[in-house]
Amino acid sequence: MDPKERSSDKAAQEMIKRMAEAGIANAWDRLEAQSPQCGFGKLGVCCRICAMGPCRIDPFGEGPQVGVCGADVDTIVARNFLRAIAAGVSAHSDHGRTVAEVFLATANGEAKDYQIKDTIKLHKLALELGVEIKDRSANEIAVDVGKIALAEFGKSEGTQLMARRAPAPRQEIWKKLGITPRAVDREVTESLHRSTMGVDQDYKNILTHASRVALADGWGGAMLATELQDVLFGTPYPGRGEVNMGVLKEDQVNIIVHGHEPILSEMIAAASQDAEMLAEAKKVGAKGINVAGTCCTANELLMRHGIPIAGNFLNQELVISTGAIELMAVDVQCVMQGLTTVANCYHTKLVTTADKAKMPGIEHVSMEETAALDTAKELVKTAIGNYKNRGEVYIPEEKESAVGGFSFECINYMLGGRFRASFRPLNDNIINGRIRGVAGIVGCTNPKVPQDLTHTTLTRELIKRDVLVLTTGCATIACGKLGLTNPAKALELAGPGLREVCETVGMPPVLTCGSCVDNTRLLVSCSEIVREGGLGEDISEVPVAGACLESVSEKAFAIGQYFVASGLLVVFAKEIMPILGSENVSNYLFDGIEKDVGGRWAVESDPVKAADMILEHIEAKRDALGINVEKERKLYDMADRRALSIE
Ligand code: SF4
Ligand code: MSK
Repeated sequence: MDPKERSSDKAAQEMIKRMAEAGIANAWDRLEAQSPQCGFGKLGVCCRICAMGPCRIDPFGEGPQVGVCGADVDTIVARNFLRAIAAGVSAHSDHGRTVAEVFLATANGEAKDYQIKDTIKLHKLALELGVEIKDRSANEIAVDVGKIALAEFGKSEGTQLMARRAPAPRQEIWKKLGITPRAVDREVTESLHRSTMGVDQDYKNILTHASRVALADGWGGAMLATELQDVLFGTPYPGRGEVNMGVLKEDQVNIIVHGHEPILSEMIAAASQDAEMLAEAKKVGAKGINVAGTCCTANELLMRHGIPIAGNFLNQELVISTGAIELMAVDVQCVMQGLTTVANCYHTKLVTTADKAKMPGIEHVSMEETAALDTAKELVKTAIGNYKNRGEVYIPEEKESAVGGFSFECINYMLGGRFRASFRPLNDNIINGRIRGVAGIVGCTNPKVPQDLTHTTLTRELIKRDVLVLTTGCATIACGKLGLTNPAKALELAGPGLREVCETVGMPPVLTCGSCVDNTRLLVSCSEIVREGGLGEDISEVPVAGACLESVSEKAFAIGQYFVASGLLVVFAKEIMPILGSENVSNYLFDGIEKDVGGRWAVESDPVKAADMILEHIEAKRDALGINVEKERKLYDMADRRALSIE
């Protein structure tokens, strides 16, 4: 296949071609080998939950319409969807739990290489969680915060504390439906229980729990991950970085950190700057040590340290094929097993670091928080020692300047200034129509569509039409590679209203908000828009939507469902939505659910049409708010002025 049909990223195209010439397979080749993929699986109509199966429903109505146990297509599709969401929730939330454990160990003085970096955010979080801050040290406060946070994952009573951040009417909706999320573990366990053979057989009841478990992530585990990471590693503020494979350096030791948890990457970044390490690198003839990231770990590092990003999900194998990577350290999530084969074709040393994620035949170095920096130094030394083993190196030239670091706090500050940090200017400009609304563009890159193309096309279409775009995950990296997170370039593409506002407040039209867990920054921002006033009482009234047209991971379904259950429209690509085998489930998620939670799913694979869909939704919300009405210009005479009441 022509590399251009596989990726819209020029650097990726070059490396795909070179890998093909070298006879080394990557994800696109493996997809081709798998094609045609199972039609039953795509529709979500196969079930292998019990040993009477596997069963499958004939989508043409000619074969069996129920499984051996009698489960119909609605039950099977809904159960599969719930299980995918629960798996996604468990991934993000387990990430959150790991961060909470390291956070607590840091506060207790057991993890000496980490420090509480953002005490202002710590104090805010402490007050929110009811922790006393007066006359107490940061570590004392953090111990209490850490204990409360850790309990959120497994407490036996009560609901998620972070869910109190949602506007009151939203919390009422959840309460009425009985979906206010409890402990993460409980919601995940109940998801698995309900979807086992012979339990929940009412597709709507199953999907209602899908909302509850997803909310436990969005307003629980993932939100805590973001909050605690900010306190521990620093709340991100805008800084410049570079994106794409051109960030690799031919004359330096290159280390790639790949995965999700900044626990590892923060330490490798620190170790690479250590004078002793740099001296070691010089001894082997390298000019320095270059750390770059792939996937969400990359976003975390760019956001906090301006460390370059080598690529997103589909770039992970391609970066190794440059021959320039001495070491790739991986932790959890989105690490393809195919990396082993690719790394074996080059000198690259692949190392796993999370005890819960090992790879056969690959060296494992356990990342203990009590000896984090020493472990990171060992890894850096391994990379330095491997420099001499390099063979042929080919690094594509492509790289783009990017600005990352738009945390909620930063957006608040940029809009309102230091002494009156506020979303008011954003609300005002949505109300006056300069900005039509806000869209979150999130998620992965899937070899089923040309890499990056849907994210970047959708982003361009939306900013052109005066929609402010917030991005996370691999979508952010896709935008970064095309220069869309470079304010100077992106402003050129923005519509006149959005451009005027962005230039006034000094903010780009595409805001890079971080990794996948940082989608919770979007929820917090939506709540703040409501709190600021003038755009309705609930998130479902605000002209906001989310989209992920290249999703890969089950985590994307979890994010989608918590956006929907928070009141938003979420657009996914049709081919990637495994619910279409059931008309009832599809009708409910695309339509009926809106009456219950105020948000809904939609499918559209064409990014331009997806932009149309999002704009239509935004304009409908604006109409409902009454802010699309042209205000009559009125000249006040003295009598009018006297009649004005000032309260
Ligand atoms: Fe088949 Fe029912 Fe068992 Fe699923 S739960 S595998 S539909 S018998
Ligand atoms: S890394 S979940 S491929 S966005 Fe978060 Fe990228 Fe998707 Fe993994």
